[in-house]
Amino acid sequence: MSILRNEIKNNLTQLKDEIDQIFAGGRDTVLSEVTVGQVYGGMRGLTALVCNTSFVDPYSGLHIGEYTVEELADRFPEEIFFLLCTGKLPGPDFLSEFRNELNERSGVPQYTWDMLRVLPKDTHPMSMLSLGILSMEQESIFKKNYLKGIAKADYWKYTLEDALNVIAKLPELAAGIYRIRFCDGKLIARDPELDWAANLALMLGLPGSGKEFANLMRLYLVLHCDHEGGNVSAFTSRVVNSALSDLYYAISAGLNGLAGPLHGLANQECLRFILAIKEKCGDDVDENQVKQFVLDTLDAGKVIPGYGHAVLRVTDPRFKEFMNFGKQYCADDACYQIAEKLFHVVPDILKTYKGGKVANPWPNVDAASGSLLYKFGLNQFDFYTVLFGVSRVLGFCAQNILAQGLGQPIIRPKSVTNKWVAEKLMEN
Ligand code: FCX
Repeated sequence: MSILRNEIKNNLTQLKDEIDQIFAGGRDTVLSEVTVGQVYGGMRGLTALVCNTSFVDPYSGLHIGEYTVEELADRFPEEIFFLLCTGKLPGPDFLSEFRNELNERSGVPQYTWDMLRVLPKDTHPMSMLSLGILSMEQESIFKKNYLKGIAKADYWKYTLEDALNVIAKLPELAAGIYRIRFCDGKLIARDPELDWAANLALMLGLPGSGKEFANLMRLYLVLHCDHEGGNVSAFTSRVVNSALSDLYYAISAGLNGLAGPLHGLANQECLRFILAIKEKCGDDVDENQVKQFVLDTLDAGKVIPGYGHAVLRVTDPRFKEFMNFGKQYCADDACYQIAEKLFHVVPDILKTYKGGKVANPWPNVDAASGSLLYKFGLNQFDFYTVLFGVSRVLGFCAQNILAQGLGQPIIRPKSVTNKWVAEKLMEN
């Protein structure tokens, strides 16, 4: 862990220098103006946050450090966590050091399993994940030390401790939720020789899952890791942590945001959508039938899951990476083929739908992943957002570690009433 801690320290020094220079150059410079429409419109397009882990360009997609997500697709998620925290990829010694670190910190407490096992049988796996993390909150190293009294400059070190403890336990927790919720409830032991994603693949215990499924898990956990600071889950996690609620609270809160159908739950909705097309039209569905299904869905006032984005204005590069993986491993699978056909027809429909109101008619990350998971036998799609959550925790942790290291204050924007806005309009 010393490699990671030292490099975070270096990154914080560099980020602090950059901020000093920015402040020296003009602390009062206006970066963004806010319109009435933005205040009422979910603050879309309002530049009001800084996040140094990753950046989403509307046209080239996710960038982490100097890399596009396509350039990172072959990496291990552990390396991506390093990159998110430090701004650079690790050297050759990191992976084995990190694996040892996670091995030492692994082991979900028995009380968490006991709590998960007594929940109602139809509890959503995302609720189980969020509750599982929250149940371990009393283990927070940050909280214990904060109560003893620690310097603000050291907050990030204890936040990092909590992050590593959570990351070490996550694959076990997620796989255990799968086994309790959908299988016989018997847990599968982790293998200390395996990497983070391969361990998750192993502990899920899907019949016949081998190397290819482990590769899919690696890709999945890399592609979902972070998406800058303003998305619902990352922002929620950061807001909660900014009150110095420890990472367990912050991660659980972020996951609760990810569980919404307009955000992370869209990936389960995408597969449900694909299966509904398959059920109605059969495996050999043609593009006209897919088109009609999409139009009927829109006429019913529903959104097309997996399409559209608040920031992106092109096909999400993460979608392309999943489709490339699918082309290699499941090109003849019916669900994969429907995902492909949707890609051929949906953008043109959305371009003109509601008078062209849909800002981005292109697919996002969620449009393809479900069909791949399904192909490998993971057909309980209520579970898909848990995998998204496991990956996104890397981003929550990195964002909060850096924010603590930079001494960022509690987040507290100003809200106003209709009356206030109306009076402001009268003044102009
Ligand atoms: N299908 C139908 N209508 C859509 C649409 C879609 N896929 N995407 C956007 N629209 C509609 C909106 O509902 C809105 O209509 P309204 O004004 O009548 O309410 C209008 O188009 C303008 O919305 P827009 O500015 O394009 O999109 P937003 O930034 O408000 O919302 C999301 C972005 C992602 C929430 C939206 O595109 C959507 O609901 N997509 C489907 C769900 C989805 O795939 N979510 C996952 C997103 C992402 F990858 C993630 O966070 O995980």
